[in-house]
This record gives sequence, C-alpha cells and structure tokens, in this order.
Amino acid sequence: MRIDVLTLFPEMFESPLSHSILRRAQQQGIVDIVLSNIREYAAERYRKVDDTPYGGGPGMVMMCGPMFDCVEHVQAQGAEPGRIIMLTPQGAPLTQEKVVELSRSPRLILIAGRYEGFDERIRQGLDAEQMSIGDYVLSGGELAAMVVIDAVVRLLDGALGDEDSAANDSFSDGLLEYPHYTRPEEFRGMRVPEILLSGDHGKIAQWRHEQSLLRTQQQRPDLYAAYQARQDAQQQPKKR
Ligand code: 6GU
Repeated sequence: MRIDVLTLFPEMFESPLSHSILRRAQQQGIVDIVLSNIREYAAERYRKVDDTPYGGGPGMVMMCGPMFDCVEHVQAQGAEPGRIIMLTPQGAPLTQEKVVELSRSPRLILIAGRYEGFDERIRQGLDAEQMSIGDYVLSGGELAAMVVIDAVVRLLDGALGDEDSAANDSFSDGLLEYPHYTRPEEFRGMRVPEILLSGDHGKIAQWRHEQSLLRTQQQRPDLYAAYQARQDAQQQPKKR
C-alpha cells in the first residue's frame, strides 16, 4: 500500500512512523508512506497557504491553490490514483469497519489541515472524503492522520508479528476484548482468575466470551445493543 500524507508539519510524523509496527511495516515494504509539505506548493513570494475567510469571522482558511497543486503532484507519482481523505472534525467518524475498508485500498492520500478549516472547494473539487476521529476538536489534522495510518497499517498482511492478533482485537466482532493477565499469579493481593490457571481451554474460551459481553454491556451499551441486534437477526432470519 502507498499512503501519501499532505501536511504543513511533516516533522510531526517522524517519530510515530519510526517506531514499532509502523517502522517495521515500512522497512519490510508492506507500506510506503510519503510525506509532502503543502507549503512547498505555495506561490513563491509569501509561501502563503491560508487566508482570511470571506464573510468575515475568526481564524484562517486553507487556500485551494497550494492544496490542488500538491494533490495533483502526488497523484501523478503513484502507479494508481489514491483515495483522497481530508481529516476534519466535520467528517464521518472513523470506525474499525471503515479502517478495514481503507486497508483494502492500494493507495490513500491523507490531507491534514490546520487553522479554522479548508476552503470548501478543496473537498468539492478533489471529490474528497472527510473523516473525523471522534467528537472533540484537535488543533490540526496531523494526529488524526497518524491515527488512521496506525489503525490501517497494522491490518496489512505481515504487519503484525502474530498473524491472528488482529482477529482478536476489540471491535473485530463488535465486542470489547476480555481482560488479560500475566505473571505473577498474585499482585498486591489481586489474584488472576482461577479459570485462567486451569488449563481447560474450552472453559477459558467461554469465560473470555462472557467477559467480553459483560464489559461491552457495562462500558459500551451502544455497541452491546448493536451486537444483540445482529445476533437476533441471525437467529430469526427476516420473513419474506
Ligand atoms: Cl480529523 N481534525 C481535527 N482538527 N480535530 C478532530 C479530528 C480531525 N477528528 C476529531 N477531532
């Protein structure tokens, strides 16, 4: 997969991309992550990438010119055109389902904005998707782009050491993960549940599933309701 990132702060990406899974995936050629600085596409004189909003109001707006030039330049580099995604709190919230879908694309182009937002014609003219990582406001799209990259890349074939780690993730079946324990058996009076020491793999699997259900019900009633609705639909197929 190729991932292009268009940003005013390419240096922000250096550390997250040079550790652990993201680093290894790049070294192994599983993903090629290309950073482009939008400012390099600004008109020579002032290197200006933002301007005041028409109609007045606070803050600055990302300009069309540098953004279109930057996108067109990187699009021409790859073997195939990328799926263009703008990171903005106005976007559809990212879910694991969306992450899985993105991981099947050969190429993504992530646009991280700053200031009050993007000139609307950027989205319109580039026919870009908009994505948010949650209902809170960040100072820019960079951290959100890194979240997307991390979540997507770990799903690519060969990116995780243990091939079935991703299958066990929270959300992969719509439930939160069961609790984990490792040595020692007792820590400050807190014991590892006996069943995990029993060696009975059938009972352990059952316990873990129950714990997943319980946790989801307690921490995420919204996910639990959706899970139950799916189970019900499977048990009684719709009458024709
Ligand atoms: Cl994608 N950008 C910004 N600036 N804030 C956000 C976000 C994105 N997602 C959640 N909050």
